[in-house]
Amino acid sequence: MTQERVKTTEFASWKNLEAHYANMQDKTIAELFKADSKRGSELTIEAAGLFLDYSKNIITDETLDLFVKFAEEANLKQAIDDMFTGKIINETEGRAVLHTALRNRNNREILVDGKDVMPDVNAVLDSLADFSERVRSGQWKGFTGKKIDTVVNIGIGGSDLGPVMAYEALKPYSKRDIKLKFVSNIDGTHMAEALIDADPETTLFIVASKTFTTLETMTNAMTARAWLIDKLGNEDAVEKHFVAVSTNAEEVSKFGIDTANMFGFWEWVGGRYSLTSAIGLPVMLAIGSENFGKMLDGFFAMDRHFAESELKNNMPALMAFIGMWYNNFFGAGSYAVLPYDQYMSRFSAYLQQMDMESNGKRTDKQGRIVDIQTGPIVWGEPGTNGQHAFYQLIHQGTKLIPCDFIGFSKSHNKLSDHHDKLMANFFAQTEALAFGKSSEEVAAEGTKESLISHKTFPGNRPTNTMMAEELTPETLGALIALYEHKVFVQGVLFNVFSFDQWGVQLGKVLAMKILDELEDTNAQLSHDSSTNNLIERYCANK
Ligand code: G6Q
Repeated sequence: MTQERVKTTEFASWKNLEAHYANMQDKTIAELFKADSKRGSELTIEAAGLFLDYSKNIITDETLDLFVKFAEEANLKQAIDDMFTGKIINETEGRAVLHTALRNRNNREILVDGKDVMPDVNAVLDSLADFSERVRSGQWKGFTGKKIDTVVNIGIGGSDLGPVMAYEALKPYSKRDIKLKFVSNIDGTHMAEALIDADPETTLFIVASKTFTTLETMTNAMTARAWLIDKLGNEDAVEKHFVAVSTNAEEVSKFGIDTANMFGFWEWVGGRYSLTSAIGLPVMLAIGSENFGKMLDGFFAMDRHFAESELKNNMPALMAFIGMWYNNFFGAGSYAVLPYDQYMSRFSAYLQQMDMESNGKRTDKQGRIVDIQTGPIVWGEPGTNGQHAFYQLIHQGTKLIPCDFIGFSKSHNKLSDHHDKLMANFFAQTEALAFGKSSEEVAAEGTKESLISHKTFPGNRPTNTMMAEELTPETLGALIALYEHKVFVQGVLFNVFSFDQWGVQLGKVLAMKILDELEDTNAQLSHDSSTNNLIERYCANK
């Protein structure tokens, strides 16, 4: 049962943070650096192969101490323990939240309803590994006896974004003679383009859906099934070309997939936290079970760090505190995640779902409307591309946009001096954002008077810098777990339920009603005048 809790702004620790903000709001990063010559090496932390420099923020030790006090008043440590031990923390759906069990590499017992989940977790991992190796080695054959060279993952949201992101991120580890495609959108274009050059004899479809009832995924899966049967002329082909990842064996079997070819997971795995479950199958097919295991090791290392470290030396907690500092005190509505690595091109999109679907809530755990800002907007693109697009606003605009910069010491592609040039930009940006360029400096360069203010950079734009030696399966796992736990901490501090997503329901229900209307020419429309008009326009022109 949800415990009583006063509203956040009534916490003594929150009031202390507000008073501290009043002292800090006019401080600059430059001043903070001037006051402490060791700041750049001291405000750093290392965990699970990741190094975080959080010195270029408008914070002091006191800021973090006050956040630790706030987290204590909000019972964060208890909440962390409750998640890791399988308590029903997803109260609105009556579920435990145990994605950490999926990468619990020391097999410590985790009980759900009195039963240890680890034997089942390990059994599914083994069957995924076995299947992946059979496909990768060519032992698994299509209906006409040919080996698989194309895998199409059909899934959406949590059953798509994680696998796409991790597949892209770990491409250097992937088997290049198996092509992976991901179809998520119900827009027929997505499936049509995926099938355009696919050979039905050598294509394997993974239907990835926790519920196996999602409109987009089931529509796409039926279309793929019809395509395959049409091309191969035999319904029996489905068995060799379709596998499922789901919790719903009944629906999988109704679809015509043998449940022997279904990889299961459990209701305590939330969609957006499911990459390390069987939902990661396309990633395992690409990089192999050994590398997939290394990714799980990376997740696990960060999980342990998070569960065992004091809050002041806890990387996810620190990132959560710093994020809230800007979101809740400085009024920053968004933050940007800027990976300096082309392989990380889908990382920000993945984080968008993780953060915004988890903490984009306005009702607190006691059912009241919250009294503080909750989840921020997340966005971003890989550097250096972003520099030539939206960094202008970050440097000189009127909005405060805290940024996370992510970079690696080694590149997987050592082409001449590309990597040094990339990283030179990486370091230059956080320096420029923090320290800017004063009007005196601009004037000293002989700049025309009328241009001085245009060329001045105010600086004082906060950034976190995260570095790892190389983008490996382990570092990717650690990085994802870092953000998962950061979002978790913020959810606890915002006092919202982070593991449901009721906000996606209304549109789904209305769409089903409108679908009937689009198919029935005599339908009486009873929406608002705008929606009626738009539907009529569509129907007249389709
Ligand atoms: C994620 C959400 C949502 C979900 C998709 C797909 O946390 O629950 O994005 O993953 O709606 O659902 P299915 O896997 O059931 O098709």
